Amino acid sequence: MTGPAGGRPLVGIVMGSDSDLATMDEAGRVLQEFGVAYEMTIASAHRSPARVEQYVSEAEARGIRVFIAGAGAAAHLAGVLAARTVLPVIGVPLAGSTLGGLDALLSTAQMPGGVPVATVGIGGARNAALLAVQVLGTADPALRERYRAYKARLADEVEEKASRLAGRPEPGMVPPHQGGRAR
Ligand code: RP5
Repeated sequence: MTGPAGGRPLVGIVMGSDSDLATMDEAGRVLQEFGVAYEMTIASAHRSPARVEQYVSEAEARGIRVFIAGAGAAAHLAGVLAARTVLPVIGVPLAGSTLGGLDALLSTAQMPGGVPVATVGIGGARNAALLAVQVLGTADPALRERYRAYKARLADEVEEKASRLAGRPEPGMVPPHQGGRAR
């Protein structure tokens, strides 16, 4: 378990296996960019249900305010966390199985009424972290402003891309000759 951004972890990132780590690390990187402290652990709804139970039962008292749960295949981790906590749970369906993550997407998103899991796209660890930042930002004006600045940067990047495209010669067109005859 780690809390690289310093301070008391506010986000608990849980994943079903170490084979999920490469994808879920992206969530940690985003939280770090926003200066949000997090912890990360492995617990499997199917292989180690007691560990999941213990983790979720202690997390709120430690200061965790939102969970991000990533799992693949018949992914029940986010749902099991949601069943055991009043904190918001963001589910990340992961593509590890022969079904490419569609199984995990449906298992994570199709929760019964009364027990929501906010599900991002397959492999969407980055969006999960951004959503966690937004959730925490509702009670943290400084974090909300950092998120606002992030959105502005996104828009700036699109402007830059559009400018580059506008300045590009059209495909197949020869650049116009400067001053008369071709050399
Ligand atoms: C899920 O099964 C895990 O979240 C992982 O995505 C998938 C495969 O796990 P490993 O067999 O690689 O440990 O529970």
